[in-house]
Amino acid sequence: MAPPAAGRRGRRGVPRRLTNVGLLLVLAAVLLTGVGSWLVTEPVQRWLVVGHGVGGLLVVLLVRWKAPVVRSGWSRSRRSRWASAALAVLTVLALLTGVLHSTGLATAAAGQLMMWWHVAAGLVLLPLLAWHAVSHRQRVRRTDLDRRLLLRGGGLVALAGLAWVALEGVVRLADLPGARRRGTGSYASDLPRPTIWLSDRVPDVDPDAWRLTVSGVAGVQRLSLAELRERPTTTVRAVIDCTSGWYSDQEWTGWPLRDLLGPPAAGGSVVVRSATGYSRRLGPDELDGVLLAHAMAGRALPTSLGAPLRLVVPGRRGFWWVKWVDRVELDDRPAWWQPALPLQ
Ligand SMILES: Nc1nc2c(c(=O)[nH]1)N[C@H]1C(S)=C(S)[C@@H](COP(=O)(O)O)O[C@H]1N2
Ligand SMILES: [Mo]
Repeated sequence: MAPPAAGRRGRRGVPRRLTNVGLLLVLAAVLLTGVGSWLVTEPVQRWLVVGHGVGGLLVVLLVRWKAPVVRSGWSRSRRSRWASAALAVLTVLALLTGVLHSTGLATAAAGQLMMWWHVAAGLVLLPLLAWHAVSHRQRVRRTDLDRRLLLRGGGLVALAGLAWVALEGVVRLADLPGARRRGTGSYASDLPRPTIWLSDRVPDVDPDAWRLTVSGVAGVQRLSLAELRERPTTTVRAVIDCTSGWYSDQEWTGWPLRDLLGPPAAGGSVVVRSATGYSRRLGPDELDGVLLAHAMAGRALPTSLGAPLRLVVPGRRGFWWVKWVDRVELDDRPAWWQPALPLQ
């Protein structure tokens, strides 16, 4: 039997399946711009952060269309409705923590930064969203996408853009803390906050027994910290900017990775490994200003911040700044031969 030509229509005659698909697309774009902003450098980073904010406000605007869909879905009492409700609650939490963080009205809660909660809500939401989209599959018809609807969609995007400008304007006029964020959205911190990416652990560090294995152009060397200290150091000023919403502008002193290893082959990479197994890979053209640092602001690093040696990667987000480094090596495989984000 052919489906009815019109389908179920909701608010202002917009087919409900279009509301659902539209919201799904916007949420996908919001997740992609959010995580995507961690992976790129300026100036793209800044624009993804702006797009992420506009997308979040677009979700808020779409609530008016989604609400009737939710209401009728709820009363049809699917067994899965509690999972859908959890998805709704997480979406509201993600929006709320996003607004609280970006305005600065509240930048921490229950011992974690607001951005940490924002990311946590977003990541838990992801599998629920995927499940919800699959279990409530929608078929968009070609006749759905008429000119009027496309215009209305464009209008909503423009409205979300205006709302973003208005919100930023209020933050600035009222001089809320949110006005003093970096392009990444992070807030200044006098000192870096000791941060674990996912499940890594601070290792036992014995500076006397520590050896840095250098596998470079000149072969394999195992250097003690004393031997390393005989080499000339460089100091760079660089901002460490964690995806949990803080940054710290510091002077870092140590040894340029390029000097230690020699240049990687074109198409190859440098692998920087922590004693914990946490590692990152950098390409030949990504080594400018990259140091293995032993000191920050003229003082030896504390263990929590990566002593005895930590990577400094100017321009890259915090997860690149490998702590407790005990091995650096040239490798034939390219820099993209790694998970886009660390897994530990
Ligand atoms: N070995 C290791 N290095 C790591 C991490 C980690 O969990 N393990 N966390 C990273 C993250 S997410 C950040 S933001 C910075 C934090 O550096 P800090 O603890 O010195 O502030 O270290 C990075 N280096
Ligand atoms: Mo981080």
